[in-house]
Amino acid sequence: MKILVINGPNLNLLGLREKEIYGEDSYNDLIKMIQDYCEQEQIYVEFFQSNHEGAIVDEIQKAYGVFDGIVINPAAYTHTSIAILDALKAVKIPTVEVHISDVQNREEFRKTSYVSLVAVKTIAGEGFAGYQSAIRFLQENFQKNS
Ligand code: CA2
Repeated sequence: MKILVINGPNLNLLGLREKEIYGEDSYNDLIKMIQDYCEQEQIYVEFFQSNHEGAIVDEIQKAYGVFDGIVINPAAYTHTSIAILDALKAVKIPTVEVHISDVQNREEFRKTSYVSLVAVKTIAGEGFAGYQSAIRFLQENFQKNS
């Protein structure tokens, strides 16, 4: 199974500030945690992080016919990007949306997610562990359908 993990704007700065919301660990720690899990489960995984909406759209388009699942934390684009929603709809790859923080219990504007309109599941408030839960979900889904 092949999974693409996409992280949106500013997530490359994890661990630098707002530690009370996003924790102490860095983006590299996050990648390492996911890599270790995927190695153990024999899942092929690739990572992409960008601060640019169009670059994220390009990466989703390139995933068509290549990946069996997408895990995406679109960060602030969650709440604004119809372009990312449309790209995910177009490629029809099962997608799980992840948020490190509990977006439903923060500012009002974080309660809206365009990506959740296409996501097969949304996981929020589990910290970094949410990415692992997302991969597990895609894995179970993939096994059921193959
Ligand atoms: O909880 C999440 O994972 C978010 O997707 C993170 C986004 C935020 O805009 C969403 O509403 C919820 C923000 C990412 C900012 O990441 C940083 C964290 C710590 C230090 C610097 C950046």
